[in-house]
Amino acid sequence: MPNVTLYHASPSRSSIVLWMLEEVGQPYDIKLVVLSKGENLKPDYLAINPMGKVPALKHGDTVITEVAAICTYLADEFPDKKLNVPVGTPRRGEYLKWLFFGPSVIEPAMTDRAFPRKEDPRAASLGWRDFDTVLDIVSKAVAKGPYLMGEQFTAADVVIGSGLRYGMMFKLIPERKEFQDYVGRFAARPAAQRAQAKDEELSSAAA
Ligand SMILES: N[C@@H](CCC(=O)N[C@@H](CS)C(=O)NCC(=O)O)C(=O)O
Repeated sequence: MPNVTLYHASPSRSSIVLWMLEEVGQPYDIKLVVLSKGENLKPDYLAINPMGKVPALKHGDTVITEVAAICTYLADEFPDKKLNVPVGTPRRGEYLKWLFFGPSVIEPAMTDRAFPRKEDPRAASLGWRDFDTVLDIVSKAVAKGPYLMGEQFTAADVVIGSGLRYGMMFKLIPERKEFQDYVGRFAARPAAQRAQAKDEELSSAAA
């Protein structure tokens, strides 16, 4: 029995980890958490993630939550597929920067744009810049290609690529050509295709 379990709602942010697990290629189990039935807020699941959010990943006795943390963990824990930039490599700094940039800069800037506040907070008090500035930074980073770290596809692409893909799908992020080209490259990856097929099967079974 695999000692990796993904707590997953299909489709949701946990689909990003589903893709990452397919890239890693280790056996894993899926435990479905049905958000519409409030299963994420039941004591059993809150014992795993007190935030009541998916994804959560269990590896042996270790529980990890937060998409970017899980992807970073998996890439380091299963290095065979070279989805990380290992400790001791100078470019690990840049790699980690992108892993953190997704949830701590792109997501909040996108939320600011989607749900404007009545009063703009002082820019210097926020940990991110305005939406357009953030998107310009990401545009520049992905325009070079093929991946954020150049020729090497990494966990950072799973996190940032998924964020851009979902953002464009839900019209929260403009369909800039460089974003479409970058995200388009992932569609050809067998792991991404397997994850998508699994997700479609899971969500139609749950419907
Ligand atoms: N910061 C978390 C966010 C996870 C998250 O927001 N998950 C959503 C699904 S996309 C969720 O569990 N929503 C259920 C709820 O809030 O009740 C991460 O990156 O893992």
